[in-house]
Amino acid sequence: MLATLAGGVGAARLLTGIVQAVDPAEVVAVVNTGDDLTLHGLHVSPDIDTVIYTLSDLHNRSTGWGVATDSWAVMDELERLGGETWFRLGDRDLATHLYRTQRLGEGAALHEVTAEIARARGVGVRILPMSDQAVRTRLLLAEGAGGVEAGTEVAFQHYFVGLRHAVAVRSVRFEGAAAATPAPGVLDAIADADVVVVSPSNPVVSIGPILAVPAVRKALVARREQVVAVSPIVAGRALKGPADRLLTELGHESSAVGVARLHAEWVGTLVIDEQDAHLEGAVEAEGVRAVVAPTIMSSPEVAASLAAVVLDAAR
Ligand code: FO1
Repeated sequence: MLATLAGGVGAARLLTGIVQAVDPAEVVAVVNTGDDLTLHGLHVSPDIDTVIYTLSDLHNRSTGWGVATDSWAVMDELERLGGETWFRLGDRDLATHLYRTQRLGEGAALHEVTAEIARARGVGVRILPMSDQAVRTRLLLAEGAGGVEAGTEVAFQHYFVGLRHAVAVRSVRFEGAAAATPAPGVLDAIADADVVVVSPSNPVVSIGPILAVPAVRKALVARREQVVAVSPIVAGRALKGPADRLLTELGHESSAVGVARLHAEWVGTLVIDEQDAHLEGAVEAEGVRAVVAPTIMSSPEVAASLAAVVLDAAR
């Protein structure tokens, strides 16, 4: 059985590669819920939805999130009403949030609703939220932006979408993490997995929240030799999103070496891109085994070959 720690788009891409090599019924994805938000009274879980839409091939290939060929009639009408349309929710995507909110309102736990949605979408991989309790990523801004003062704390989606993450961050915290418990199945998946794959998601705001759930970090440290991460930083840059800037702003090095240093306590092997082959020795100097391979998943074929490299690295 293979467990994976997943954020949004990068994780979804690697998962499509993994399920070409591993029976989906043998794969458990522990997904970040720190990005979740309540909007229009609806509970939205962006990373869970991105993973499920991608695995069911429903996703919008150009953005990576939302449903392909979605329509925007509700957003357009909401615009006319002067409602909130900064966070784009397509008509078909809205059905997911309506269903999730209805079921949570009936007392179902997030992991149950997630399993129902995954099943309804024909996804074979077991999709687990990192926790059923609310953990919310919040960022303290180091500078003013978009009408928000320096020193203000904003919710993740306000930072990521509202401010287009075009603002320096002073610190990040995961509200609710201390009181959160891993969702049922998370610790077993980590303990029983032949390999734990850390997807090339943002180490700070996608993998960070998962590690912040008590007992998860400890469970991963215990499996360090079976934990294989794919570096989200290639040649010092993030392929998508603010990972490089966040690492630097928070005092880390935005490089494969910086990622190795950040994760050395619980990651035994780091897969780094061929562009970073010259950093192999420096990664190993951090006590983390380095494996060099193409990590830029520009096609399903590359994702499948990367998945094969990750599986090999674990053996
Ligand atoms: N990202 C954007 O940049 N703009 C959006 O309007 C937006 C809407 C959205 C709706 C549903 C969903 O599942 C994801 C959405 N995202 C949007 C992506 C979202 O911000 C994710 O949290 C990021 O991809 C980071 O994981």
